[in-house]
Amino acid sequence: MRTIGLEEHFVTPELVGYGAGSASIAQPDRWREASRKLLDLTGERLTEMDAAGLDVQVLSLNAPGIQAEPDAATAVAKATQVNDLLAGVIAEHPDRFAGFAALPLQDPKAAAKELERSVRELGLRGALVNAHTQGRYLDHPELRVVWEMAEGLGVPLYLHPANGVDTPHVLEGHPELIGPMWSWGTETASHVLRLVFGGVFDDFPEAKLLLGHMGEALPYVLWRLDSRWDFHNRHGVELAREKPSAYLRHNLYITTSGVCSAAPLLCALLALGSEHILFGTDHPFEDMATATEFLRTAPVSEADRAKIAHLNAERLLGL
Ligand code: GRE
Ligand code: ZN
Repeated sequence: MRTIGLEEHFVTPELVGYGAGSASIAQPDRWREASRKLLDLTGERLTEMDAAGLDVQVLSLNAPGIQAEPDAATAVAKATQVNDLLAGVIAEHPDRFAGFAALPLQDPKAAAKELERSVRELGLRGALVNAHTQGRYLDHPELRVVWEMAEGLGVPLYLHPANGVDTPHVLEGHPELIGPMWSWGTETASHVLRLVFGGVFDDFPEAKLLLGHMGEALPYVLWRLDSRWDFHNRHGVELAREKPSAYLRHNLYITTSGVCSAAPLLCALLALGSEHILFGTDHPFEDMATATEFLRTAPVSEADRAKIAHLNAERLLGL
């Protein structure tokens, strides 16, 4: 079955330094191995894809990418360069790779323009954003120009985790909980709720948000969000769609990246529906063949498997 992965990372020698903050999360030998695989774009990567039966990787720059750059002008220059490089790799292997742009969100107007250039001129399929940019989340009023562009172009923004601005008090003294095992998921789910309650999807009702890691646990909590929103002091916040779950069912698309387990997949299918679930591996942080084997053997109908493996991606990304 044609299989398309949507969370497939790479890095370039020039940009590898931005990942320093993530390096301490991993065991040193595991990080070295992941770094080697991130730097390889068309060698061992293609061999591994062939062996795993992964037809297409939609490539994205590894977290936190150029969002870690404090200087806006430098971020704009580096985003342009890496998006050009990505388009070049895709042009060499158009049947194996597609890509998500990196955006210089430090300069919102330039980021919107770079998204437009990336989609219209380079043929990229949207953009991947790594958590906050210098402390600013995607519900920030100045970043509405990026949502407006994404909605207008009909492309998704993929929200990927990265380290938070600070350490939440509850995690103080527990550095082992900082990273993809725990804090990245709770931080990213909170970021999504900022978008919902911050009115992003009321301003841009057809904006599409992609989320990895089986939806960062959000599919599990829809009923409770709605029930407690009914009860809560709303502090002046109004939702045009009334229920928080309505946004997560309409605007949100999730990928299976980094989660090879039937229980959360079945929960996500029931909560969001099979049109909103797509495949991803989280290469190189999870094993590609384990992910494709999970997709092939998961206890879902063949119709749903085909949607997850490729049909939804073909529709959402125009592949
Ligand atoms: C990920 O993208 O999932 C990831 C990183 C860095 C370290 C571990 C990890 O970007 O899972
Ligand atoms: Zn990832």
